[in-house]
Amino acid sequence: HQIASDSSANGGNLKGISEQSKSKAGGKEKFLEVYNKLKAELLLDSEAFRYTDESRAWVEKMLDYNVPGGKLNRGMSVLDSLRLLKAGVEVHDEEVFEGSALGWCIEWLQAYYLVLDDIMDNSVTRRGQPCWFRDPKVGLIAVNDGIILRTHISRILKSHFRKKPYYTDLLDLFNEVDYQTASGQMLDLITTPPGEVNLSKYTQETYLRIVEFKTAYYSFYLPVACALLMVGEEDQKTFQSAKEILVQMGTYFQVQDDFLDCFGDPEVIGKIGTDIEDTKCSWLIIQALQRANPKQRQRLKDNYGKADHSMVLEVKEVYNELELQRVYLEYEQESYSKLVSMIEKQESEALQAVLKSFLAKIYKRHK
Ligand code: GPP
Ligand code: MG
Ligand code: MG
Ligand code: MG
Repeated sequence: HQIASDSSANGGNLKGISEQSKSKAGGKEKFLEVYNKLKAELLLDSEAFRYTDESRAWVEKMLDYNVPGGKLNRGMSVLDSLRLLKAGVEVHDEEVFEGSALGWCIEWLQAYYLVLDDIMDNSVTRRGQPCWFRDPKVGLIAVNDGIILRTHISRILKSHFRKKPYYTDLLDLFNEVDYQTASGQMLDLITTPPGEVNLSKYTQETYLRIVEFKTAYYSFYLPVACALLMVGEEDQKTFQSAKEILVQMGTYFQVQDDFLDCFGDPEVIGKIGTDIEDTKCSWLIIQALQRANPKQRQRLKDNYGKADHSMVLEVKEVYNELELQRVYLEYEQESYSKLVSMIEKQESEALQAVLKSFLAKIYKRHK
């Protein structure tokens, strides 16, 4: 699967790319060139801030550590979507740059979320390296680095999109999605406060609300909405119907993330799962509670949300008894079929192609 084309362990730089197919590597290489350009512009930008050598070096290191090292699916999908929406009409060099720059804004947004999320989730590794805040020289400076990353997005949008007719819509889109994501993160965090295990809170309804907001809008709707703005789409119905499907797809994606947190290979996913220790309202615990007998329910209650390796293993043991890996494969098949039929009901064939390409990138992913 496409997702396997990225090795999070290689830090997102160019090593490792030679093993991949030429055309794909070419796309990623070009995309990374735009990263270097945007980074250079930010570091030279003296209009609103006067860098010292030390602060410039800090920001450069922080960016290289946190922005380009992921799968880059979200970022590269803006340009991919733009090409599909223009269906055959040539995409000029300028548009290639702009689609890539908007893609990088989404990667910057993702970096900002991950830097902060790893502090909140007390995580250990991310993208095959220690979480940024784990560096003793960084610590809680990472909170401000997260804020810096967010402010960079506004700088990039201002310097490259200010003259576009869709500039205000673009700013509004990023602001709206950021608001939704932070609100989803809040739901994720307040549903399970530290030290409290209240199993009655883990319902399907609560789960769906959390993942819609914390993941789906920024990961799925945002890249497509960026591409729609670039092609000058003005019909709100188009944005709305794309959103409905992309929220469903984002939900499926977060179920995969929850599954991989427990059953994925840390070497492959680049991060060590913490959902059981963190008492998260994860898809797995919801499935487990729906299927557990009273004894298994008690074992979940006694062991969920404890930072103790043997207790985490006990929870996983119950998951295995309940055959959650099989339940997950069934869920995956069912979601896939539902999404395909939703996509095929779309009027625009170009939009269908965009949505199908997103689905193909995540179906049966292992990372
Ligand atoms: C993913 O949750 C959600 C986010 C990364 C959004 C964070 C939003 C903020 C406003 C900080 P997760 O904790 O399951 O992700 P992962 O498994 O990658 O840590
Ligand atoms: Mg989290
Ligand atoms: Mg997390
Ligand atoms: Mg997770």
